[in-house]
Amino acid sequence: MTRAFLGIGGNLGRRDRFIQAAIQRLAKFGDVVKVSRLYETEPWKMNNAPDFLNGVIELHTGLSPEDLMLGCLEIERQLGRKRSPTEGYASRTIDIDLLYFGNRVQSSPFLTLPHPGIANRRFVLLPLAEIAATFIDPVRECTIAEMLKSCTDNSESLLWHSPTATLA
Ligand code: PH2
Ligand code: MG
Ligand code: MG
Repeated sequence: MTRAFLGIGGNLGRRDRFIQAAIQRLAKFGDVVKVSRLYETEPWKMNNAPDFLNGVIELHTGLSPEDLMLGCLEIERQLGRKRSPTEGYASRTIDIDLLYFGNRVQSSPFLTLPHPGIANRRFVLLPLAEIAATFIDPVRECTIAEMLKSCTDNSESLLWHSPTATLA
């Protein structure tokens, strides 16, 4: 079993429900041992896009990183993610990113590990630090807490509170 960390986010529709549905489906690939709280985050390198909800989970899995990645892509498809051929980032119902796969370091067209964007993205580091502050990045050889401290991305990321149901 390998200790994997996955980033989950989306900015279309009922964002919290899509994230919950993704986590339920990811549980088929192993044991979901930790789930961060959700953060409402400013779109990063996107113009005129709705705000995201972002979170991170820890999954212990017996799958290979490639099979886990394929499984994530299939869940994205099931949950209505439309991939457009245009350049740049597009709004989406759900995005599942493989952040770390144990200490694995690899670079291939299909899958680069660790995910190359972690250090520059507060929307990843904040929830990741919540569940894995002492995990050591195998490339940078520093902890997630240290990476968060030195992160220069100042985009807003705020703890999200699920709207309370109103009484009928
Ligand atoms: N994902 C992106 C691009 N920009 N911004 C936020 N706040 N959250 C994301 O998950 C995100 C983003 C590409 O995957
Ligand atoms: Mg992403
Ligand atoms: Mg992605």
